Amino acid sequence: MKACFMGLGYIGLPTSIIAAKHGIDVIGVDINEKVVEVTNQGILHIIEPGMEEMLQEVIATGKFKAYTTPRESDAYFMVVPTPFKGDHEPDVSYVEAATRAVLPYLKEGDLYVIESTSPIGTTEKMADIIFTERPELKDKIYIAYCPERVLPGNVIYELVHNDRVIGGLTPESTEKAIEFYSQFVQGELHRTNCRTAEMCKLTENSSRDVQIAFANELSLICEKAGINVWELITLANKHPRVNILQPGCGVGGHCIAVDPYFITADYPAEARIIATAREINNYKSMWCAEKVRSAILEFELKNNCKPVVAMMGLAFKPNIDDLRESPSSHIVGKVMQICNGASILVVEPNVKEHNVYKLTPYENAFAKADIVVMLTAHDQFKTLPYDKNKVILDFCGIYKK
Ligand code: SAJ
Repeated sequence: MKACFMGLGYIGLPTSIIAAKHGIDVIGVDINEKVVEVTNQGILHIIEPGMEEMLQEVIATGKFKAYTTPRESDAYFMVVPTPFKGDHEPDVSYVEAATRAVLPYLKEGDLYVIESTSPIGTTEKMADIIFTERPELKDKIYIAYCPERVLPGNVIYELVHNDRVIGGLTPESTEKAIEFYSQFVQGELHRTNCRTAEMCKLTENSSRDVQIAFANELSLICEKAGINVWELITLANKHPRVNILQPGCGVGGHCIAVDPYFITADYPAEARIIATAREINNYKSMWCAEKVRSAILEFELKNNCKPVVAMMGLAFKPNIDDLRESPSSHIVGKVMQICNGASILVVEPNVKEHNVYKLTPYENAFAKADIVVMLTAHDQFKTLPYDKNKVILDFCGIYKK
């Protein structure tokens, strides 16, 4: 069987490599010529442990090849970004462009699947486009929505072992998609309709955003009340039915801080907790930057000199080198603007070089700093002692133990 994956990014590329590894003939398509070129050379343009070796293997077996345009296949997968336009309005134009690109190749019996995170109704909208342009295919092709759930950094395992939700336009479409995914997914494949599957993806990430917002809200309350929020959460979680997540300096990455807007944009009157959670998590980053500013001013008043400030972490979550949509990076940028002449040392042990900041090794920055700001809970930082002679702003629970 031949499968054509539209989009060779963080999800499309690993999925097409795994599919090829399981014996499917894969055509990987990306509009970026450079991506196609390096991918065909066996070079992974994304960050994912173990994936490059697998790419080289499927190129060598002839099961995978990348192109800039689609080729005729038996199944087509839309795995392209769904960014924002205007004020947090989801933009499905990439999904539409990818759909239009495969239109001429579709034939009776083919499977068409959207994997991109999409607002409710997108699968039906794309089906309308397909049947308007190719009316002879009405009821003759299978259309479904199947979101991914993988955690960056653990993609090889999760693509195979996670359960998946598959929602067809019709029950027959669901079955056809289940047939495809069961070739490489060992997790359970759950049947539903396409609107529920679309909402399921948005719900999963919104649920996490709301839970993190609860933890962040507690951290704001505890700061005022003089309570250690980390101890509080540990104790509350001893209750058999309570499981509070960890506060941090905001929520980043491409998914959790984005997907809830796909619900709030279409259901503004109803999605009140979801919208408030977004506000709280965004506010937490501004609050952290403001705390750093106050600490700098206090230090100056007390010591009559400018402090050295170590900003510990740029990545959006612990132990990765991904700086995209990172609240830590955002806070560092903000502190640079408002630091009032203090010397700022920027630390990110998982990255060799940064295009804007000169990076300082974490032990050096810690040793030199008067103020240490813990932004991302990297394992390396947990080896640093709690030094009472320094002002320590621990926003991510390095010293919670
Ligand atoms: N965070 C906290 N406190 C916590 C947990 C996370 O502040 O207790 C922060 C992190 O520091 C980070 C942000 O949340 O800034 C997001 O990190 P994450 O580890 O929660 O999630 P992502 O963005 O790496 O991946 C999520 C996952 N979704 C869920 O856990 C529901 C993943 O399974 C999805 O596949 C992925 O989004 C996606 O592609 O949608």
